Amino acid sequence: MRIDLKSFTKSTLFAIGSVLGFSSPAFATSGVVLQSSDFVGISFWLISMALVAATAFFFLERDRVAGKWKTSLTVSGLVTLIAAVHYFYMRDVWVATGSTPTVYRYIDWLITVPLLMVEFYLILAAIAKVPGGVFWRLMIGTLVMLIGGYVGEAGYVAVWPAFIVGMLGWFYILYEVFAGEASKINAAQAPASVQSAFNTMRLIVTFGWAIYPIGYFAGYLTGQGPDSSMQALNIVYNLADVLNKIAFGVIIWSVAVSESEKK
Ligand SMILES: *C/C=C(C)/C=C/C=C(C)/C=C/C1=C(C)CCCC1(C)C
Repeated sequence: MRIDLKSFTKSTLFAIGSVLGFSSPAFATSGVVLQSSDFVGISFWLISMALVAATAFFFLERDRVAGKWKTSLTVSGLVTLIAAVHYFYMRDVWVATGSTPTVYRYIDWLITVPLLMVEFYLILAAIAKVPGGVFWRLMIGTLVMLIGGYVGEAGYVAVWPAFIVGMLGWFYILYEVFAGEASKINAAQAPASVQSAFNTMRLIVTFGWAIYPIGYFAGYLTGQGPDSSMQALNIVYNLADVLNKIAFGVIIWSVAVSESEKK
């Protein structure tokens, strides 16, 4: 295996530098410290570190895979990088105030969720000719889902109609990956390893992603208000992100490596 020292240094410095660069100012200004009994704060910290490590890993592993798989790994690394920086900020807000508005998460979701959707397009594009319509349908579904949820949580639209619109966006994505054109290209043209990755990815988008609308439902539609479930909700969202961002990236990494090493 050839080790490309130049790109090794470049990508590592980039990953670590950007994470530290964004996190340290916020860290220095927060006056309160993390308590050892603060499980939510600790989970923010733990997962932000896992996200940093995942970022370095995906960027470094680009060197190991064939050219057509590199973009997929770049995108996985960007997802974990954006989330890591975001987690630093949410941790600080949590430690300082004992709460962190769910609306903050939408800033992260608005960038990372479309990138996760692009991954479906990219892994198919690495092995087949994929029409642009697949990309756009996944993108539109994502935006409808997130904007629907956001206007509900931020209070611009009543919580129920906003929830229903968001759910329709999600169902549209599920339709595309289980029965639409993306699923047909996968079934007809993808090699076994890509089909198996595609299959696991769509299960994550079904079950892993279901955690977020359940959180919305528990927070807004049970009549209790999100404040009463703030602790539990944050732990659940944090664990969900490990599955939906890190594990999702690892699946893509694994198929990229096995396809690249195929003779
Ligand atoms: C890394 C972050 C991820 C994968 C976030 C995903 C978020 C969702 C799948 C949110 C879904 C929602 C609905 C399906 C209905 C409306 C409310 C939302 C936005 C929470």
